[in-house]
Amino acid sequence: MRRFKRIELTMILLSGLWLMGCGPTSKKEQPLNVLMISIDDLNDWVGVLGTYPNVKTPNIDRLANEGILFTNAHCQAPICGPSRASLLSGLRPSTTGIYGQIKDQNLRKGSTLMESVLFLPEYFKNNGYKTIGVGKIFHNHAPEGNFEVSGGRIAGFGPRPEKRIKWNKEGTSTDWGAYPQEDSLMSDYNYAQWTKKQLEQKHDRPFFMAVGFIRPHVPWHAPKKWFDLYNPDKITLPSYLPNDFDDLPEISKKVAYKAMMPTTDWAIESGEWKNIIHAYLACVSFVDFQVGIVLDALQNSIYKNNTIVVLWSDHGYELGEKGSFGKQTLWSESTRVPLIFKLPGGKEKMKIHQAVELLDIYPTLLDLTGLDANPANEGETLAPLFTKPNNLSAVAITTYGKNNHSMVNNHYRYILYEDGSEELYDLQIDPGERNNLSQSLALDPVKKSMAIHLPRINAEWKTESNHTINEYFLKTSKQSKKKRK
Ligand SMILES: [Ca+2]
Ligand SMILES: [Ca+2]
Repeated sequence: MRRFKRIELTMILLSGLWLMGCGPTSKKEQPLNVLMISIDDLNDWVGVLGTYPNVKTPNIDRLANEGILFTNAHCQAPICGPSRASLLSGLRPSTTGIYGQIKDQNLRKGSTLMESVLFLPEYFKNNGYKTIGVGKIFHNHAPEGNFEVSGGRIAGFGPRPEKRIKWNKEGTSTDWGAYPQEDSLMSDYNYAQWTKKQLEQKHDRPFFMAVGFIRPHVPWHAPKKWFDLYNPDKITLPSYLPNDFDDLPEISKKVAYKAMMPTTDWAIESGEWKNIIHAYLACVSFVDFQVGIVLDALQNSIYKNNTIVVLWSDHGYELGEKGSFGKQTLWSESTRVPLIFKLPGGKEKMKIHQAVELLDIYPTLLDLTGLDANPANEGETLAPLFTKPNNLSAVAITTYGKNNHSMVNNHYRYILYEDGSEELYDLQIDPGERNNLSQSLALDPVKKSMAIHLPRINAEWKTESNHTINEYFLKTSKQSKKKRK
């Protein structure tokens, strides 16, 4: 069985190589296209991952069941801009200094390193691919020149009601409730329809096509029919431990503090916790439906047998488990993401439990399409995992701010902060990361074995990348800005 899979994979790789002029040419061999679907702020609450019991994601589940589901995939930064900059540049945040939000036009500004980077769509473009994109791919849409055919990014995170429905804090779009009336008024609906039209067209070259959906990013607004999928009486709340922070170092609490977001205590007192969960689930099911439109369009197209599909979310999301709502922490709720590949025809079907990184997507896509590896990539191709046993001690790293790293394998999470403070969790007995074991001398060897993987470079904050809603980093980045002056 394994041998058979290896042969199939080799054939796929060879077909790519032939096309790129690296092997014998054959008119019968078709080039492999890439369809990349990204989702904004989708945590691990998708049906196939089994984290949250009642969520309805039939389309993402279908893709996972027809393809390769990574059950232990993690973002490199727990916030949109830096996570996407890392994935699309192939470089860690600690290498580029992009730790905070950054505008697309500033990605390269003032950095010799970033000037030399070929972003993932550019790499395909330089190798003869037609690049096509719509929606939120990078933090905004995409830097100039990445997409030959661009559908742009429509209406930010809107549409917006005249007045906020539930939450009115400045500096965040956070709000929840049924709005607007029709799917067709939602940006993601338009992104899905635009992508469908692209898949219905005849393209003269192999394509790299990307669609970036923005829900379930706040505001948690979606038409009422998506709320109606869930019975409010049956919505379960995630676990919460009011004294969970008692065993945390001070810096960890500062990093987790989000001034603009509801706290779990507030959500409990106001009775809004269930409503927030309900709205998040509605947005997840809404965006799942849009994913289905794109997958169906591919299935009905001439590209169904020669297109690789990859689906990812840029980071996770906390929904009250750790005292608040939001991302921007170094715990599982913020770092774990759905990651699914589907090879042409869906011939490889499996679940891979090894810890992997979104950084690995870039080299994996080059490997699967038979393009030359990009030596600048810091991630590793995941393609060998389709035929080899998993390495359960492999480590995935998430970085937030300079020199704060969270490392996770299939047994432990170890967090090491800039001031030397630590957290350590035994995920096999404590998947909720409640009991900080970092003071246990018996576990020193575990910490040491994970610390080997720490990035060797801890770049200074890139000047243009200092906007975050986290007060701790807002303060420190302002200080470092002053120092620079
Ligand atoms: Ca995001
Ligand atoms: Ca705790």
